[in-house]
Amino acid sequence: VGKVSVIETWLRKHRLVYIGATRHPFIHSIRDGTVDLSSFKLWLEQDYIFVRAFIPFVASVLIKASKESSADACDDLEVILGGMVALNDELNWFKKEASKWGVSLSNVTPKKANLKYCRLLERLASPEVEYTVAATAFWAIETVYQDSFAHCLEEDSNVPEDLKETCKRWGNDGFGQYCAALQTIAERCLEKSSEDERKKAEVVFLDILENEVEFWNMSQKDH
Ligand code: HMH
Repeated sequence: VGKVSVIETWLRKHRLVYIGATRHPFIHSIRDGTVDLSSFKLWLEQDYIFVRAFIPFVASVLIKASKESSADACDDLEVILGGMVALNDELNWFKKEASKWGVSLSNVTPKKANLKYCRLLERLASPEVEYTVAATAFWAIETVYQDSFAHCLEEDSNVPEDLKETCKRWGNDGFGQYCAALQTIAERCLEKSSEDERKKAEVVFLDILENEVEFWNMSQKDH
């Protein structure tokens, strides 16, 4: 019987919170085609702001990866750089998607839950935050979207045609493999970190799940 990974242990321990973040009513509504289009547009606007704030955070993870000296960390840089490249594509996708829905991305006011999440990203980008903690956060943020939108692409779903592209953006296999690579990085860091650092990473993991739930709530309810 193999040893259960740190992340696997967390996913079991915090299963309900994880499900709350990845099987949210907003995601269910996209999956079954009952989504309110004004909610979807609001999510699109707000997520564009989030992604812009996410980029400097990912850059901070890249910097931390570049300072890792251990031999087993030498591929991390490429995985993270690949993520940054994908984010460039993602910004363009948001612009294209926004114009398709008649949504303007200039002058969007971030809502409370978004501001709160962006402030968390800023704190996590600080040089004082350990690579293990930052890498865990990065994995968690990407994985919530991957898991949520992959759920929308399952056989029995009923996603409206014009929302399929959005689901595929994060639910496609390539993005799944990228998240698996991020998990490998985070897990390797966690395995060799101190008890204290591991605890910090777990707290951040939970903080992210809660922020994701609030982000979905905001998209559904705040208008
Ligand atoms: C709120 N979480 C949020 N937005 C995103 N685009 C992602 C995660 C994944 O990149």
